[in-house]
Amino acid sequence: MIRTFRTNNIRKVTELSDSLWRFSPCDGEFAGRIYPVTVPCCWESLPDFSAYRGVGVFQKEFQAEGNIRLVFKGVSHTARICVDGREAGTHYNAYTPFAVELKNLEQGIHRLEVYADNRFSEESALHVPNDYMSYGGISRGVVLEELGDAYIEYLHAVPVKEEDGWYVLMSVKLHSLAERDLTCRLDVRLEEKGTVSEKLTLKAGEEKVIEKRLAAGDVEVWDMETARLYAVSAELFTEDSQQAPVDDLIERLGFRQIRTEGKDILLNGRKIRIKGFCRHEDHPMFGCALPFAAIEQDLQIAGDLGANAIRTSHYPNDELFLDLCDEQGILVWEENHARGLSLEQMENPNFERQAEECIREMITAHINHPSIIIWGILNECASDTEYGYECYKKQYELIRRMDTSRPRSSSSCKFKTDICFGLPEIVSYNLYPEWYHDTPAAEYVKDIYNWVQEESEGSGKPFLVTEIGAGAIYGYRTPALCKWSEEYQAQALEHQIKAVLEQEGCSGIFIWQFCDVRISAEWFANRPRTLNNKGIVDEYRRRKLSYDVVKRLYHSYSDYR
Ligand code: ADA
Repeated sequence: MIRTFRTNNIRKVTELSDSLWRFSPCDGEFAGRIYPVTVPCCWESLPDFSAYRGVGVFQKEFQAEGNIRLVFKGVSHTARICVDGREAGTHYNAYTPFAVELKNLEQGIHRLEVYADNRFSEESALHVPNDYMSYGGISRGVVLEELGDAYIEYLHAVPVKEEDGWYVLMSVKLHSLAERDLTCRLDVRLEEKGTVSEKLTLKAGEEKVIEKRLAAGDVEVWDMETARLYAVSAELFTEDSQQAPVDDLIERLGFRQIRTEGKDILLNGRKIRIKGFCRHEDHPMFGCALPFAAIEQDLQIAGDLGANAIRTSHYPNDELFLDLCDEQGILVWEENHARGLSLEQMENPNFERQAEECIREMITAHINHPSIIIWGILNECASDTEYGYECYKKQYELIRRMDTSRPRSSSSCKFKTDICFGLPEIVSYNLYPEWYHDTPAAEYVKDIYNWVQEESEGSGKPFLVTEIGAGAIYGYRTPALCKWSEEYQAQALEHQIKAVLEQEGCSGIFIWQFCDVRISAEWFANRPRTLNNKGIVDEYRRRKLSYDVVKRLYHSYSDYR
């Protein structure tokens, strides 16, 4: 399953998940042995490969002819794609989609080989040994698209509210696969609200972006209570096909406005109170390749706890997750891929290119999701250094060039030394009072908040606590209230949640974290079980004592301030 709705009526789209693939490790004692697997698949889910860090190849035959595109929603973490033995494309980063185009294929059976590499090296500036797991495999779906002379690469539809009603700013990217110029017509329709059209010529092999604006008038808004979605569909005609389009693409949008005003974050003009969780895409049975049902189960648990938001720590998430959040009115902070990179790690010559490419791919793929209300970058990176400041500045500016409709932020752990708060719209901190240090939560949150207001360029901006929490080993119970016990975590969260949600000027909280997750083996030292154990539920989604504390408190605060 790729999306929760049909994205094409004209283009023939087939997810390559209907039968087994063949997996083979390229290194190690099992090199060359063939294992039948379903895709999506992280090889850590296979008995022999739960700790395999290397290269593996996934093979599958497919039937096609003419022009096609193979779309990969996620390959972890470095991909090399071969078709019929020839390299067709490469990609870095497990968390963003990419595609390879193939033209004039002979009719018949073709062999697809996907090489995935999850090793750490200087080549990889973002996937590094860390407090989460860089899995190996084809972690999200693979789609075969059969194309004609031209196709629609993306359809962006951004709602804007003006004096006289709602409008949709549309941006449609077209690709020519023809050897000749094409006379085309593009129609973009927003349900019964209307259609805009553009006649154009696509030169041989040309890529072109068409910008259109459509008046939508009165609409049902998207918000946490009424997650009303509208279908927007693009159809491309060429002179040879005036009657029937050669290609189409269907997307969804929600009419909602998210903006900041003083210290408030406003959703459709109302001050929101974020009550969220930081959530890794991680599961003991599936690695980071969570199936649809497992994703929805996580959202059900978050909803039961009274959460209204999820932070995609620390990378862009699966579109299935975002589709579900769109449909259920769940707010999302989505961020590019980075966690805790030091100045030295940010100086890796691949860092800026890889981090900025992740932003471009994230926004290109996810700009339409109304659930995404904040774009985040560079979690706990070197925002206390001049070089770090330049990187943050460039990445915030890149986001603004691609999308003016959402506020930006970054989760800092640089406390009173952060020098980047003048750049984003929202100031965000990861704080661990009563865990990494024993300062009482209320005292610490107030101290940091007051420093921001009095000493930093973040003064007067919305203030979020994007991580706060404590560890607990599932099943470790003791009245001694010592750290790692469930009792201690419950007590700490009681203090922490109240401290944050009672802090004046604070717009909300993301608890660290939703569930226990696997981490890199190198991080074993202060991580019992080589897991990050700060989940409210354990890795199997079994409740800890803190579950009822969070549930009671989250339900006692409204979604609006
Ligand atoms: C940081 C980091 C998280 C996690 C957390 C922790 O805030 O952003 O990914 O590592 O610390 O558990 O200490």
